[in-house]
Amino acid sequence: MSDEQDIILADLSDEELTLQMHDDLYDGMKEEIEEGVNILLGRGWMPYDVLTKALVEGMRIVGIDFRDGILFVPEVLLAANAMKGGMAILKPLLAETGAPRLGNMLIGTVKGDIHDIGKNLVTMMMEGAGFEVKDLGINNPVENYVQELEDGEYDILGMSALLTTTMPYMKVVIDTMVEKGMRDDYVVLVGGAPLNEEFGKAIGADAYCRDAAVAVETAKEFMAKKHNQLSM
Ligand code: B1M
Repeated sequence: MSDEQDIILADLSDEELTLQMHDDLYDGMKEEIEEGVNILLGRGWMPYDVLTKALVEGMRIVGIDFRDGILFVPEVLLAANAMKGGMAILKPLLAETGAPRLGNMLIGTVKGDIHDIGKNLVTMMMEGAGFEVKDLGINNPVENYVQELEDGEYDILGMSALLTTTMPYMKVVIDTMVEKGMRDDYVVLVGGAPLNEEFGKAIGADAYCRDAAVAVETAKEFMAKKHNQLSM
């Protein structure tokens, strides 16, 4: 039996447990992550704090070693799977705010890109804030966005990209919306680790959102502006 298996998570202090969860996420230990999330919630932690301090921070560390060639795709997939286990516990809690309906959002990861954890997080937080969100999933060509925008009733289009090679595709989607004369009907928000504000402006998005909390605040601001304009 390894030392790792001897650790009783419930006996650790909050700080020790958070650090242990970073290790467990790194090692792709889904059950331990789920247990850790439940312990922190049981100790009165806010779901958003569990999400950011235990899970997102753990994934940030995974990202560094992935970049440096210490971790490889199979290990990172296990870490992602463990992260998703923790997120599944937090999802209903983040969505249970009883907030009034604020608007409708369509979101998806762009063509060529299969990263979905950040997008899923944005979806969870937007739903928790009172937005109805339709998630198109990963690897979306422009046709998927346009078709769904035309078929449904949306206020906001959200796009996610995690690769420097896929982020330019966001411009393809926005340019197509312009060509079809539908760009001004929607607020376009973009996000993902390699993006920044300058890029968001350059491709013609309404805003770049650094993280899920910023996405919620930005969406709320745009919806408030829209309602003010309608009531003028
Ligand atoms: Co990938 N990967 N990956 N990966 N991966 C990165 C992105 C990378 C930075 C790792 C690294 O080198 N450090 C690097 C990209 C380098 C670059 O482009 N410059 C990289 C690479 C290279 C690759 C592959 C090419 C590796 C390979 O095959 N050799 C490959 C590409 C596959 C593809 O997409 N075609 C690949 C594959 C994978 C896995 C499948 C193993 C796995 C994804 C599993 C999954 O998503 N289901 C994976 C993972 C997990 C990562 C890292 C480690 C973590 C990403 C993550 O989930 N972060 C990542 C390193 C990193 O980002 N530090 C990396 C946690 C998440 C909460 O953060 O996604 O940034 P994030 O989302 C945030 C914000 O960005 C923002 O809010 C979120 C929540 O706060 N946000 C939005 C995101 N989307 C938004 C949309 C919005 C608003 C805000 O709309 C309004």
